[in-house]
This record gives sequence, structure tokens and C-alpha cells, in this order.
Amino acid sequence: MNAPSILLDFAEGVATITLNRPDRLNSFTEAMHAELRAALDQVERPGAARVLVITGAGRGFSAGQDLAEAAMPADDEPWDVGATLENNYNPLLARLRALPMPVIAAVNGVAAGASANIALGCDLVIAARSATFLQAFARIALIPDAGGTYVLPRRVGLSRALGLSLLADPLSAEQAEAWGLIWKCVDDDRFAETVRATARKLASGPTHAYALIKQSLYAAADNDFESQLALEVRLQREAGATADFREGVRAFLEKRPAGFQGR
Ligand code: T3D
Repeated sequence: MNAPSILLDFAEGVATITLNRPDRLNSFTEAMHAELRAALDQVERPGAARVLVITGAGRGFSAGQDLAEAAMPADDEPWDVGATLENNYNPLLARLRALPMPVIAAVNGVAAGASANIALGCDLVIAARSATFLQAFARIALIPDAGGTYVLPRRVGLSRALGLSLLADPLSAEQAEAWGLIWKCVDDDRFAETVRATARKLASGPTHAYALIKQSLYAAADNDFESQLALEVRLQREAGATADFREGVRAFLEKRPAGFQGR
């Protein structure tokens, strides 16, 4: 029997999904996408988790689409590369963004192709110093996908987005942090502990408020100022109606740490 290509673990409110095809640098197959969808179903069960970490097994995070999986059609046959985006990557990116909890990409090694953009589609990207981000697409005459053309110019500006996409050179984790593409680059020997500590902190936080923070900040990229102010009113009302808000204020007034329940 084949080893599962997705591992899922739950501990203390933290769900960890490990991309697990290390001999193929965790590149994505159809089966792996299906396993990932099933794992996300588990993560989304009510009360199952308050934070999700996605990482890779072995020396890499993931090398994008498995280029060896699909048989190449004959030269006169059509090759619909958009289908895998529609069926697999786009729903995945939308799902990660909508997940009502923080999602951490723990980038342990190279993140290439669609997987670089899956990592960038997570809410917090923590990368080991030895990791790299590679918009590999132009190397095989494709365009950045899995949200790459959306997120890159918004995070690093058009000049750098074009440079990364056209030249398809690896970007170091350190440079990615300096450009504001990712949250944090940490030394390899501190990577696992940093991810663990960050996940634990988020798992004991106000989960519902985190979901609303995600919603408001992602909406800001496309909203005008007035619409964003109106959205803040609506979402702040919702945050203010949670038990965690009352607990946060009570804890502040009583000069003690808050005990958030995530609702
Ligand atoms: O349907 C569609 O195709 C459309 C979808 C597109 C979405 C995409 O993601 S397109 C982009 C696909 N990804 C790539 O182009 C990256 C391909 N990989 C690489 O360029 C290199 O592997 C890396 C730069 C990421 C890492 O290089 P290195 O030297 O550290 O490792 P390696 O030796 O190249 O890879 C290790 C093994 O993994 C190797 O197998 P081997 O020789 O030991 O038997 C390699 O072939 C395999 N591998 C790496 N990436 C892929 C892969 N096998 C299949 N697909 C891969 N994407």
C-alpha cells in the first residue's frame, strides 16, 4: 500500500497537515489533492482545531504540480492545463483564505510553482532560512498560478513581481522577509520551535476574531475606503458579540491573562 501523501495531526488545538511525498519534493498529484481536501474536511469539523499549520516532509515544502503524473498529449492534441487549476488549486486557495482560523505555512525548504503560491496563500508564512521561493512557471512556459499573479504584485510591487515571474530565479527566505512577501524567516535550528510557539499562541487566541481579522484584511485589497469602513463596522459588531470579547475586557480590567475559548 502507498504511504499517504497527506499526513494530518491534531494536538492542543493545532492541526498540522504535512505534504508527504518527499521523494518527489512533495509535488502535487490528483490523489494528493483529494487527500488534502479530506484532511481539510477534518480540520473544519466544529471544535477540531483553532489553527492550521501546513508544512512539507523531508527537505522541501513542495515543488508544485507533479509534472510527471499526467501523460503528455500528442502535439496535435489539446492540453488543458487550466482544468487542474479549476478543479484543484483554485478551490484550495479559496478554502484556505475562508478557513475560520489562522493558517500558517511552515516553509521548511524549497516552495516552487503552485506550492510557492499555496504557501503565500496562507495567513502567516514562516520560512526556514535555507528555504527558497521559486516562481518556477516560466521555466516551463507557464504563468504563475494558484493566486501568484494576485498576491505577488500586491505584496512586493509590480517590479519585483515581474522579476520573480519572468526570471524564475529562487528567492531566499531572508529576501522574501525583507520584501514583505512573508511574515518571518528564522534560522533552521529555530524553525520548528518558532512554528510551534506561533501555532500555540494562535490556538489559545480569540479564534472567531481571527477569522474576522482575516476577512477584513483580505477584503481590503479590493475595497474602496468607504466600503472598508462599512465592513469594519459590520465585523466589529460581530466580534463585539463574542464571549471572547467580554473575556478580553474582563481580563484586562482584572489584570490577568485572558482565557479565550475561541467563540
Ligand atoms: O497541470 C499542470 O501542470 C498545471 C499546473 C501547474 C502548477 C505548477 O505548479 S507548474 C510548476 C511545477 N513545478 C516546477 O516546475 C518545479 C519543478 N522542480 C524543480 O524545478 C526542482 O525540483 C526544484 C528547483 C524545486 C528543486 O530542485 P532540487 O535540485 O533541490 O531537487 P530535484 O533534484 O530537482 O528534485 C528532487 C526529486 O523530485 C527529483 O526526482 P529524482 O531525480 O530524484 O528521481 C525531481 O525530478 C522530483 N521533482 C521535483 N519537482 C517535481 C518533481 N517531480 C515531479 N514534479 C515536480 N514538480
